[in-house]
Amino acid sequence: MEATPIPAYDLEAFRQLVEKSPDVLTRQPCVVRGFTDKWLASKRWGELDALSEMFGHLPVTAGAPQFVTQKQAKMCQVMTDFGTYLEYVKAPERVEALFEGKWSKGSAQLLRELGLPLYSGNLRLVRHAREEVFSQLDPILPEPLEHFNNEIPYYYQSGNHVWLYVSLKGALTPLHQDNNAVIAYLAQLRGQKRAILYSAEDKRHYYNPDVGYLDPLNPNDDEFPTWREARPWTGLLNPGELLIWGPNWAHHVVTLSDSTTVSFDFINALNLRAYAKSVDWRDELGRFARKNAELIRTRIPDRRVHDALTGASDPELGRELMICVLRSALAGSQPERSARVRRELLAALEEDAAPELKPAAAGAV
Ligand SMILES: O=C(O)CCC(=O)C(=O)O
Ligand SMILES: [Fe+2]
Repeated sequence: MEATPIPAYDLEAFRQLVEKSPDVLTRQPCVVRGFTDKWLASKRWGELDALSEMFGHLPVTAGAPQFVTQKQAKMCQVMTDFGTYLEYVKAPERVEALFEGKWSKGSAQLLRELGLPLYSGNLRLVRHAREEVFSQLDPILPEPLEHFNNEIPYYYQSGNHVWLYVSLKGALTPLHQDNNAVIAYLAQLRGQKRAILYSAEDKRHYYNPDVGYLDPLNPNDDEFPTWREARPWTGLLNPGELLIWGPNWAHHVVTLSDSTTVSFDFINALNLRAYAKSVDWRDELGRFARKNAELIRTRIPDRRVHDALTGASDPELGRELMICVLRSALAGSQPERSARVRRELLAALEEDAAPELKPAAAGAV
């Protein structure tokens, strides 16, 4: 299908659009201009040395491409820290020396063959709602958007939801959908990116369960025979602009010039149910609970959670723990808005046919 340019709005036009159609982001992505100007981060985070000072110690991986979403795709990956990654961004010709012994996939030789720069996209800046970093990104949403992230237990622990992307020209994020049905934006602080997005409704045209996701820049007719029926929404993202999309929109992003981007994921009335039903946070929360089983056993006096620790899958354990935490939160006092979000989340979780907890496999430890 013919590409549709992603519509762009100034802050006031965006406000009017969302007031008139609160569900607009399920139907189209938007570019919003003039939003990041107010952020303290819009100046400070544009400088690589300042970023290195603030976040250089944090562990990251960097991949070329950032990750892969096709079974056959080749990739390189190094395990490093953000400071070393930024050294690479400043001087990519030093790749061999900077990452000697750090390759978890591929090699400097394969990297040259792929013709892509390494791209780190998993820096973890935030682990709870009151993190200092949020003061740099204030306001976090353009009006009149609101989020429920802070009402959702473990939101910032069970999934990364604030991302900092520093990338070299040519860096590639292949087509994918974000975990947990989040609403997400890219806020461009430096450099330019090109994005191609597809609605979740077109998924059968750009996703083949045997292969993975379409490469929109080089579509394969055999693997994606109906790719032409998917409608690509395309846009350029320039400094100061925000690109925002609704739950489950697939996106493919190419960095056109050396770039810094902040990305934020959120939940509101549009996607609270879809979030509740997502397996990704359940799995992560379940793994966290299993790792901290002793703590959970002593702190959480709930038989279903205890049984799930030995006899259920990680996502089932995550769901049981969330149900238990929500029930006890709702038993206390809280603002009406928090109670409303938590009641809705709880109802969506309880709706799933309560699975009979499987007995632990014989001999399991
Ligand atoms: O900016 C990019 O390269 C892709 C970012 C992305 O996929 C996301 O934030 O969900
Ligand atoms: Fe994404």
